[in-house]
Amino acid sequence: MSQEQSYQLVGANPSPYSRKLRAILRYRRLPHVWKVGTADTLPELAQVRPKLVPLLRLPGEDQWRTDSTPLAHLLEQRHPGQRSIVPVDPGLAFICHLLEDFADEWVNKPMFHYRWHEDATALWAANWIVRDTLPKAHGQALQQAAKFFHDRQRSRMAMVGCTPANAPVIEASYRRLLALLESEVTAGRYLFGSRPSLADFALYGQLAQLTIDPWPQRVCRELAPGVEAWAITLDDAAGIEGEWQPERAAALREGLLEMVGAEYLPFLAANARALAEGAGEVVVSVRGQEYRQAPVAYQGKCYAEIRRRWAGLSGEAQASLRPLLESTACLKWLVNTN
Ligand SMILES: N[C@@H](CCC(=O)N[C@@H](CS)C(=O)NCC(=O)O)C(=O)O
Repeated sequence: MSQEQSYQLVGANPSPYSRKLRAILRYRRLPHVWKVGTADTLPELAQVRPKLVPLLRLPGEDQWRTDSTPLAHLLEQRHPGQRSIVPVDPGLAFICHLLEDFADEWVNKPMFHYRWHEDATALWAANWIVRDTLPKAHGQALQQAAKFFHDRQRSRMAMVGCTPANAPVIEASYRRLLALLESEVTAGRYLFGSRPSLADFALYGQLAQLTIDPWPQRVCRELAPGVEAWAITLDDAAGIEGEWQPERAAALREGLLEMVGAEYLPFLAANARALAEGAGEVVVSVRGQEYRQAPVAYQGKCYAEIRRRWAGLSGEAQASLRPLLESTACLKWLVNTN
């Protein structure tokens, strides 16, 4: 049994979900040790599967756990009321979950596209990743590892929908997100008030990469310089003392929900249909443009979870959300059967 008194977090700086979870631990003031490495440098990881980061070990436990979303909820259960990141109101908590999922699963597409599509940025990112995660490698070994990682990630682009044919949809989505955030978050707002939520941290995770990788950083600095500053602030938000003030950021949430209704939920529904039918490809129209990729089982679960959360809300909570979800074209994806 581990004797450690603090959380042990294994992650990587170029990993959006690692940055998300570290920022949550920092904001919540939960003592933790951040470790970067692989089984070569951290032998305790040798048997850990799946090989994903972030990995979190609870104080006094031996087991490593994965997946930032359930881990964030586990921290909520273990430390109730201590700088919680889920709004208290059940309707707002639902919106928070929906926007978190959108950030994790849809904003990840611009993150992956802008990191790996263009040669110069792909080379830069591969070097950053191996320098970060292989602290003992140098010289030729480092170069070889960077090339291996670069080639592997680029070969995976189609799997996650980051194809040249989908680029216009993905790039338009990033630009729209930046414009929206620039007009709202630069006024010092988070999605539910002056304190950050789980959805803010999920957006932060992706933006922490998009504002560092050279190509998307250029786009961000040109279109939305305030967003870069916002992301830097959330990296360590331990000093932020804020309130849930949902009315303050209503326009921002509405804008993001419009993106969810026009882009993400149609994709999730088409993905679920393709999975159910055993189809080889998801084909969906996103704002009138065709988007195609292979079905993803994990995102099938994401959609089921969103619908389960919606169905679990009281009639009163559903009624209070209905006008907003209807005007942003989200509602039909939550209530219809596929
Ligand atoms: N849903 C997971 C996603 C974790 C994930 O995809 N992690 C990536 C890095 S950002 C990874 O470890 N990939 C393994 C690899 O590329 O070998 C979470 O929220 O933690």
